Amino acid sequence: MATLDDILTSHRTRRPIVVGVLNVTPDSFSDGGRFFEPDAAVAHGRAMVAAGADVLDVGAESTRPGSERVDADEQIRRLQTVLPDLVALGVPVSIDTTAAAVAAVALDAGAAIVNDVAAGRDDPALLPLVAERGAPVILMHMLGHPKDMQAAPRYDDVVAEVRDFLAERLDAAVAAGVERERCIVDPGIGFGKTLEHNLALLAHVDALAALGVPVLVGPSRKRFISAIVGDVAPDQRLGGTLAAVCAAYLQGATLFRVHDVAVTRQALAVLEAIAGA
Ligand code: PMM
Repeated sequence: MATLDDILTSHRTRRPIVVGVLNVTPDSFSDGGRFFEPDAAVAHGRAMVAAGADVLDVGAESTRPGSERVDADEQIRRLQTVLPDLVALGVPVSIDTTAAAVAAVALDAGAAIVNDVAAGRDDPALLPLVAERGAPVILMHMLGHPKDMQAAPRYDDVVAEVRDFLAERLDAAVAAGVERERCIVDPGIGFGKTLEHNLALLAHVDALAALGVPVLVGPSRKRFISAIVGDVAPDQRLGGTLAAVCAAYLQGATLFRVHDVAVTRQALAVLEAIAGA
Protein backbone atom coordinates (compact mmCIF):
# COMPACT_ATOMS: atom_id res chain seq x y z
CA MET A 1 0.00 0.00 0.00
CA ALA A 2 1.25 3.47 -0.84
CA THR A 3 1.23 6.19 1.82
CA LEU A 4 0.69 9.86 1.00
CA ASP A 5 4.43 10.27 1.39
CA ASP A 6 5.07 7.49 -1.15
CA ILE A 7 2.70 9.23 -3.55
CA LEU A 8 4.25 12.68 -3.11
CA THR A 9 7.79 11.38 -3.60
CA SER A 10 6.94 9.02 -6.47
CA HIS A 11 8.50 11.32 -9.07
CA ARG A 12 11.84 10.78 -7.34
CA THR A 13 11.47 7.08 -6.43
CA ARG A 14 9.75 6.23 -9.76
CA ARG A 15 7.21 4.15 -7.86
CA PRO A 16 4.07 3.85 -10.05
CA ILE A 17 0.86 4.82 -8.27
CA VAL A 18 -2.42 3.40 -9.56
CA VAL A 19 -5.45 5.61 -8.95
CA GLY A 20 -8.73 3.72 -9.39
CA VAL A 21 -11.66 5.69 -10.86
CA LEU A 22 -14.97 5.61 -9.04
CA ASN A 23 -17.67 7.78 -10.57
CA VAL A 24 -20.75 8.03 -8.37
CA THR A 25 -22.67 9.58 -11.25
CA PRO A 26 -25.57 8.43 -13.43
CA ASP A 27 -23.86 9.51 -16.68
CA SER A 28 -20.10 8.91 -16.84
CA PHE A 29 -18.90 8.20 -20.39
CA SER A 30 -16.65 5.38 -19.33
CA ASP A 31 -18.71 3.32 -16.92
CA GLY A 32 -22.19 4.57 -17.78
CA GLY A 33 -23.54 5.06 -14.26
CA ARG A 34 -22.84 1.49 -13.11
CA PHE A 35 -21.68 2.70 -9.70
CA PHE A 36 -24.36 5.27 -8.97
CA GLU A 37 -26.00 2.98 -6.39
CA PRO A 38 -24.11 3.19 -3.07
CA ASP A 39 -23.72 -0.58 -2.64
CA ALA A 40 -22.37 -0.97 -6.16
CA ALA A 41 -19.98 1.95 -5.64
CA VAL A 42 -18.53 0.54 -2.42
CA ALA A 43 -18.27 -2.99 -3.88
CA HIS A 44 -16.40 -1.59 -6.88
CA GLY A 45 -14.08 0.40 -4.60
CA ARG A 46 -13.34 -2.76 -2.63
CA ALA A 47 -12.64 -4.68 -5.85
CA MET A 48 -10.23 -1.99 -7.06
CA VAL A 49 -8.34 -2.01 -3.75
CA ALA A 50 -8.12 -5.83 -3.94
CA ALA A 51 -6.78 -5.42 -7.49
CA GLY A 52 -3.99 -3.16 -6.23
CA ALA A 53 -5.30 0.41 -6.37
CA ASP A 54 -3.10 2.77 -4.33
CA VAL A 55 -5.73 5.53 -4.32
CA LEU A 56 -9.48 5.66 -5.02
CA ASP A 57 -10.55 8.79 -6.91
CA VAL A 58 -14.20 9.40 -6.14
CA GLY A 59 -16.28 11.88 -8.10
CA ALA A 60 -19.95 12.84 -8.11
CA GLU A 61 -19.95 15.21 -11.07
CA SER A 62 -19.40 13.90 -14.58
CA THR A 63 -16.86 15.90 -16.58
CA ARG A 64 -17.56 14.14 -19.88
CA PRO A 65 -17.59 16.45 -22.90
CA GLY A 66 -20.94 18.25 -23.05
CA SER A 67 -21.94 17.42 -19.48
CA GLU A 68 -23.99 19.80 -17.33
CA ARG A 69 -22.81 20.97 -13.91
CA VAL A 70 -23.94 19.17 -10.76
CA ASP A 71 -24.41 21.57 -7.86
CA ALA A 72 -22.46 21.15 -4.65
CA ASP A 73 -25.45 19.97 -2.59
CA GLU A 74 -26.20 17.18 -5.03
CA GLN A 75 -22.53 16.13 -5.15
CA ILE A 76 -22.49 16.04 -1.36
CA ARG A 77 -25.69 13.95 -1.28
CA ARG A 78 -24.17 11.42 -3.67
CA LEU A 79 -20.89 11.24 -1.75
CA GLN A 80 -22.13 11.14 1.82
CA THR A 81 -23.57 7.66 1.56
CA VAL A 82 -20.39 6.11 0.14
CA LEU A 83 -17.37 8.03 1.45
CA PRO A 84 -17.17 6.55 4.97
CA ASP A 85 -17.23 2.98 3.60
CA LEU A 86 -14.67 3.86 0.90
CA VAL A 87 -12.34 5.53 3.41
CA ALA A 88 -12.63 2.40 5.58
CA LEU A 89 -11.08 0.33 2.77
CA GLY A 90 -7.74 1.70 3.93
CA VAL A 91 -6.24 3.41 0.87
CA PRO A 92 -6.13 7.19 0.45
CA VAL A 93 -9.31 8.52 -1.14
CA SER A 94 -9.12 11.50 -3.46
CA ILE A 95 -12.16 13.64 -4.07
CA ASP A 96 -12.72 14.66 -7.70
CA THR A 97 -14.46 18.02 -7.45
CA THR A 98 -13.95 21.67 -8.33
CA ALA A 99 -16.14 22.89 -5.43
CA ALA A 100 -14.62 23.76 -2.06
CA ALA A 101 -17.84 22.89 -0.21
CA VAL A 102 -17.74 19.36 -1.63
CA ALA A 103 -14.03 18.97 -0.94
CA ALA A 104 -14.55 20.12 2.67
CA VAL A 105 -17.27 17.54 3.32
CA ALA A 106 -15.15 14.82 1.72
CA LEU A 107 -12.06 15.76 3.77
CA ASP A 108 -14.25 15.72 6.90
CA ALA A 109 -15.34 12.20 5.95
CA GLY A 110 -11.71 11.08 5.69
CA ALA A 111 -10.74 11.78 2.09
CA ALA A 112 -7.03 12.59 1.89
CA ILE A 113 -6.44 14.23 -1.51
CA VAL A 114 -8.30 16.84 -3.58
CA ASN A 115 -8.44 16.30 -7.35
CA ASP A 116 -9.49 19.56 -9.02
CA VAL A 117 -9.91 19.41 -12.80
CA ALA A 118 -10.15 23.21 -12.76
CA ALA A 119 -6.88 23.59 -10.81
CA GLY A 120 -8.45 26.06 -8.39
CA ARG A 121 -10.02 28.33 -11.03
CA ASP A 122 -13.67 27.33 -10.55
CA ASP A 123 -13.92 28.06 -6.86
CA PRO A 124 -11.59 30.62 -5.26
CA ALA A 125 -12.14 28.92 -1.89
CA LEU A 126 -10.68 25.60 -3.01
CA LEU A 127 -6.92 26.25 -2.79
CA PRO A 128 -7.20 28.05 0.59
CA LEU A 129 -9.19 25.04 1.89
CA VAL A 130 -6.52 22.64 0.65
CA ALA A 131 -3.88 24.79 2.34
CA GLU A 132 -5.76 24.92 5.63
CA ARG A 133 -6.25 21.14 5.69
CA GLY A 134 -2.71 20.34 4.51
CA ALA A 135 -4.14 18.00 1.85
CA PRO A 136 -2.31 17.06 -1.33
CA VAL A 137 -3.95 18.52 -4.46
CA ILE A 138 -4.05 17.44 -8.10
CA LEU A 139 -3.99 20.45 -10.44
CA MET A 140 -5.28 19.58 -13.91
CA HIS A 141 -5.17 21.50 -17.18
CA MET A 142 -8.46 22.06 -18.99
CA LEU A 143 -9.21 24.47 -21.85
CA GLY A 144 -12.75 25.81 -21.39
CA HIS A 145 -15.38 23.89 -19.47
CA PRO A 146 -16.72 20.35 -19.90
CA LYS A 147 -19.83 21.74 -21.60
CA ASP A 148 -17.89 23.34 -24.47
CA MET A 149 -14.28 22.20 -24.16
CA GLN A 150 -14.25 19.95 -27.23
CA ALA A 151 -15.89 22.56 -29.51
CA ALA A 152 -12.72 23.80 -31.22
CA PRO A 153 -9.68 23.59 -28.95
CA ARG A 154 -6.72 25.60 -30.30
CA TYR A 155 -3.14 26.00 -29.13
CA ASP A 156 -0.03 27.41 -30.78
CA ASP A 157 2.19 25.02 -28.81
CA VAL A 158 0.11 22.70 -26.67
CA VAL A 159 2.99 21.28 -24.62
CA ALA A 160 4.45 24.69 -23.75
CA GLU A 161 1.01 26.16 -23.00
CA VAL A 162 -0.03 23.29 -20.73
CA ARG A 163 3.35 23.38 -18.97
CA ASP A 164 3.12 27.14 -18.44
CA PHE A 165 -0.47 26.84 -17.22
CA LEU A 166 0.50 24.15 -14.69
CA ALA A 167 3.49 26.21 -13.54
CA GLU A 168 1.16 29.18 -13.01
CA ARG A 169 -1.38 27.06 -11.08
CA LEU A 170 1.45 25.66 -8.94
CA ASP A 171 2.39 29.25 -8.11
CA ALA A 172 -1.26 30.06 -7.36
CA ALA A 173 -1.49 27.06 -5.01
CA VAL A 174 1.69 28.12 -3.21
CA ALA A 175 0.39 31.70 -2.97
CA ALA A 176 -2.76 30.29 -1.33
CA GLY A 177 -0.61 28.54 1.26
CA VAL A 178 -0.33 25.04 -0.24
CA GLU A 179 3.12 23.47 0.01
CA ARG A 180 4.59 22.84 -3.43
CA GLU A 181 5.63 19.39 -2.17
CA ARG A 182 1.94 18.54 -1.79
CA CYS A 183 1.01 19.35 -5.41
CA ILE A 184 0.58 16.94 -8.32
CA VAL A 185 0.07 18.14 -11.91
CA ASP A 186 -1.94 16.61 -14.74
CA PRO A 187 -2.10 17.56 -18.46
CA GLY A 188 -5.84 16.73 -18.55
CA ILE A 189 -6.01 14.23 -21.40
CA GLY A 190 -9.24 14.86 -23.34
CA PHE A 191 -10.09 18.14 -21.63
CA GLY A 192 -10.22 20.69 -24.45
CA LYS A 193 -7.82 18.77 -26.71
CA THR A 194 -7.88 17.24 -30.17
CA LEU A 195 -6.22 13.92 -30.90
CA GLU A 196 -3.06 15.76 -31.96
CA HIS A 197 -3.00 17.73 -28.70
CA ASN A 198 -3.43 14.60 -26.59
CA LEU A 199 -0.69 12.80 -28.49
CA ALA A 200 1.72 15.73 -28.23
CA LEU A 201 1.17 15.86 -24.46
CA LEU A 202 1.62 12.09 -24.06
CA ALA A 203 4.78 12.29 -26.18
CA HIS A 204 6.20 15.12 -24.03
CA VAL A 205 5.27 14.21 -20.47
CA ASP A 206 8.94 14.86 -19.68
CA ALA A 207 8.33 18.58 -20.19
CA LEU A 208 5.71 18.45 -17.42
CA ALA A 209 7.83 16.22 -15.18
CA ALA A 210 10.46 18.98 -15.36
CA LEU A 211 8.19 21.07 -13.11
CA GLY A 212 9.61 18.91 -10.30
CA VAL A 213 6.36 17.58 -8.84
CA PRO A 214 4.62 14.24 -9.50
CA VAL A 215 2.70 14.00 -12.79
CA LEU A 216 -0.65 12.21 -13.05
CA VAL A 217 -2.11 11.15 -16.39
CA GLY A 218 -5.65 9.97 -17.01
CA PRO A 219 -5.91 8.44 -20.50
CA SER A 220 -8.18 5.62 -19.35
CA ARG A 221 -10.80 4.56 -21.93
CA LYS A 222 -10.83 8.05 -23.45
CA ARG A 223 -12.06 8.90 -26.91
CA PHE A 224 -8.62 9.71 -28.36
CA ILE A 225 -8.01 5.95 -28.37
CA SER A 226 -10.98 5.45 -30.72
CA ALA A 227 -9.72 8.32 -32.85
CA ILE A 228 -6.64 6.17 -33.50
CA VAL A 229 -7.97 2.62 -33.69
CA GLY A 230 -11.56 3.14 -34.85
CA ASP A 231 -14.85 3.23 -33.06
CA VAL A 232 -14.63 0.92 -30.05
CA ALA A 233 -16.73 1.15 -26.90
CA PRO A 234 -15.07 2.72 -23.84
CA ASP A 235 -14.69 -0.63 -22.06
CA GLN A 236 -12.87 -2.00 -25.13
CA ARG A 237 -10.09 0.62 -24.96
CA LEU A 238 -7.83 -1.17 -22.48
CA GLY A 239 -4.97 -1.84 -24.91
CA GLY A 240 -4.82 1.82 -25.87
CA THR A 241 -5.04 2.88 -22.24
CA LEU A 242 -2.09 0.68 -21.30
CA ALA A 243 0.03 1.98 -24.17
CA ALA A 244 -0.57 5.55 -23.03
CA VAL A 245 0.12 4.68 -19.38
CA CYS A 246 3.40 2.96 -20.26
CA ALA A 247 4.55 5.77 -22.57
CA ALA A 248 3.81 8.31 -19.82
CA TYR A 249 5.62 6.29 -17.14
CA LEU A 250 8.75 6.03 -19.29
CA GLN A 251 8.78 9.84 -19.52
CA GLY A 252 8.38 10.57 -15.86
CA ALA A 253 4.67 10.32 -14.93
CA THR A 254 4.07 8.20 -11.85
CA LEU A 255 0.34 8.48 -11.13
CA PHE A 256 -2.17 6.79 -13.41
CA ARG A 257 -5.90 7.39 -13.08
CA VAL A 258 -7.50 4.28 -14.57
CA HIS A 259 -10.63 2.16 -14.54
CA ASP A 260 -8.88 -1.19 -15.08
CA VAL A 261 -6.70 -1.47 -12.01
CA ALA A 262 -5.41 -5.07 -12.11
CA VAL A 263 -4.10 -4.99 -15.67
CA THR A 264 -2.60 -1.53 -15.20
CA ARG A 265 -0.78 -2.77 -12.07
CA GLN A 266 0.53 -5.72 -14.04
CA ALA A 267 1.72 -3.60 -16.98
CA LEU A 268 3.46 -1.15 -14.65
CA ALA A 269 5.09 -3.92 -12.61
CA VAL A 270 6.65 -5.35 -15.75
CA LEU A 271 7.67 -1.93 -17.02
CA GLU A 272 9.25 -1.09 -13.67
CA ALA A 273 11.11 -4.41 -13.65
CA ILE A 274 12.45 -3.76 -17.16
CA ALA A 275 13.46 -0.20 -16.25
CA GLY A 276 15.33 -1.54 -13.21
CA ALA A 277 17.16 -4.33 -15.07
N1 PMM B 1 -10.53 12.58 -16.21
C1 PMM B 1 -11.83 12.51 -15.88
C2 PMM B 1 -12.28 12.93 -14.61
N2 PMM B 1 -11.42 13.39 -13.69
N3 PMM B 1 -9.21 13.96 -13.06
C3 PMM B 1 -7.90 14.05 -13.37
N4 PMM B 1 -7.04 14.56 -12.46
N5 PMM B 1 -7.42 13.68 -14.59
C4 PMM B 1 -8.24 13.18 -15.57
O1 PMM B 1 -7.74 12.87 -16.67
C5 PMM B 1 -9.64 13.07 -15.28
C6 PMM B 1 -10.08 13.48 -14.00
C7 PMM B 1 -12.83 12.01 -16.88
O2 PMM B 1 -12.82 10.64 -16.98
P1 PMM B 1 -13.94 9.67 -16.30
O3 PMM B 1 -15.29 10.11 -16.80
O4 PMM B 1 -13.55 8.31 -16.77
O5 PMM B 1 -13.85 9.79 -14.81
